[in-house]
Amino acid sequence: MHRRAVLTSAGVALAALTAAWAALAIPTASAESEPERPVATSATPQATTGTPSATEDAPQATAPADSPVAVNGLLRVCGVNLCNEAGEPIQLRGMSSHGLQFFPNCLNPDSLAALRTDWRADFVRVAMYVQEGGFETDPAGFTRRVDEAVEAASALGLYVVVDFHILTPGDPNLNLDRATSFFAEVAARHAARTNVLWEIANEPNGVDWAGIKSYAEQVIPVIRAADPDSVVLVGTRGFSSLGVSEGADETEVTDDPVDAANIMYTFHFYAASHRDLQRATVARAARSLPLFVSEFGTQTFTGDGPNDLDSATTWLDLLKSLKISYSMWSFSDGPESNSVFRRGTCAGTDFTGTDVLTESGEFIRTRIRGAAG
Ligand code: IDC
Repeated sequence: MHRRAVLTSAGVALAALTAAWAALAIPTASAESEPERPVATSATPQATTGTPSATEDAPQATAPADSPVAVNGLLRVCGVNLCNEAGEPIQLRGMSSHGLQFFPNCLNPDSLAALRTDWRADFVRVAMYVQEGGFETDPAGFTRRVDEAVEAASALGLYVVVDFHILTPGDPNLNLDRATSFFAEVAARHAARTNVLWEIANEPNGVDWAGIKSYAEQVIPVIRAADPDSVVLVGTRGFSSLGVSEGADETEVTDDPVDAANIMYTFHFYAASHRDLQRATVARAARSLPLFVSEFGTQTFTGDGPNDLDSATTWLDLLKSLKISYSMWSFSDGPESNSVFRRGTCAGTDFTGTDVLTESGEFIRTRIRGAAG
């Protein structure tokens, strides 16, 4: 009922969008140069499964052939993994935007097309800060920017993680009303899509697990009421460190998990700050918790300073072996070492190749493009 209503109202806008994006003539990578991915039994599972929800998911028809969304369809959590529509465990590799308010021009049709076809990434994370000049200053405006990014990613067949980027203050309950109104609106608007994942709290900090769990158990039902079948990502204590950054560990989650299905817990790391202790935690936790690395950096947790590419490589090898999805901070062109693009790149139209990239950018493009995990 609800999905039908959404489709009816969204259909016109979608047709216009599809036409606009078709005009961009985005090239698709050739079959032999595509990274290896578990392949769904049908190239267009959403069109052939015949379930009521699949046939109503008209927006999926816009996912270009061989794109990550066309190949993998609707995702769901299966045990500790993320599975595609065919039930095969997959690892999604992607990039996180920087704050939408800080780098408004870095998520655009050209940059996302490069992410999809030149980098061969699977998804983009849209980091919508709540404070620091973000959502709280202009809810309608930031919601629109998120919608535009979702539409742009969808037209390319990319998955998209919508990140409610709380950071300061660290207790997500202080933004509970904003979260419920934001997610009620965007989850309803995009309910018919099969390519959106909802991240409800970037990095809880200074708040205990009970507080985070309580927040999650109030926000997730709001999302489910509008969009029953999307994966939801839940931040963890201590800046999404599974508690480690605040002296705890994953047992507080395994002992008292969020009461909801089809969710994953996030783990964030910065390779020059977080090493063996955090890697051991992830390896251990991954045996019993579905994990998703929605943010990591190749430098210290400040997001700046020298990259530690050896540590980052060790991390990404671990994530590959565990099939844990990841997105790197950040798809931006600022002065910090986390920016993957050289300064000024986002003002232009060319985002392909390595000339436009910084050291961290070259590292992660090579890693994603080579399907190295
Ligand atoms: C950093 C940005 C920086 C900004 C700061 C505060 O790189 O430009 O001034 O946030 O808004 C996180 C956060 C992420 C941080 C990043 C690097 O999720 O917002 O971005 N980081 O410090 N957690 C650990 C590191």
